[in-house]
Amino acid sequence: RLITMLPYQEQFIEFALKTGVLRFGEFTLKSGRLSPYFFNTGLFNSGATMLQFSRYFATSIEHSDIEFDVLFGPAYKGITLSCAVAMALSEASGKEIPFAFNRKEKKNHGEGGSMVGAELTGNVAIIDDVITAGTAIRESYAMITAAGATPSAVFLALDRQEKGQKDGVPTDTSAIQQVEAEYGMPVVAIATLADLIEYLKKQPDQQENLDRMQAYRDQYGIH
Ligand code: OMP
Repeated sequence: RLITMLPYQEQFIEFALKTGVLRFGEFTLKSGRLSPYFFNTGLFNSGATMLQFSRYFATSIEHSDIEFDVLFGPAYKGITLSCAVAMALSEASGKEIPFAFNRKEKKNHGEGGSMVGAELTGNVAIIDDVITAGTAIRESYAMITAAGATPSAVFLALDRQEKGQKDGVPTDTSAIQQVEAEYGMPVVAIATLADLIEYLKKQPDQQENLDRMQAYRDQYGIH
């Protein structure tokens, strides 16, 4: 399989490592799997790191050539993400990029409803950091459809490219592939597990982490 990591993807991986967002070690995932790496975008928690993160996101979105009318971020992480990435996309393109997000608690007074920001119309792209089971994406799909708009794409920070789980049994495909197949929406990530592995292959002092990552991919990776 030919994999070509682009310069911005390599830079993004280096940036995630430097900020501690991407770590190698031993981590128990939501699925119960023991993973040799973990990706926690909650650590992009300053103005400078969020700005840099959102610029990588914008680059990845522009590179995908996917057009959309509104960027929607599901609460809570999507609230800051949709805003920051809309700003970075505007900065890069000079265009108006409408964004919206939901509140988790319904408001019964004032403007009411659970949506905040731009009106959901036309093609709506969903933005999130990582998908584990795909729950947030399914809920977003329902909210966007209920508003009369069309969910058209998903933008993620990292695609772990690992098998999903159903009743505790590994599935053949990942949660991301299931979302693509079920809803017909393209899913685009800034970086993937394959990119992480390719990155490690270029580092002379990362042989141990590379071995662990490859073993993990052999066991849980999608084909
Ligand atoms: P959703 O539940 O699909 O929104 O995914 C978020 C979950 O993914 C959180 O519970 C995280 O702990 C988890 N997660 C990461 O954030 N980064 C990873 O690298 C791996 C996981 C995971 O547990 O699979």
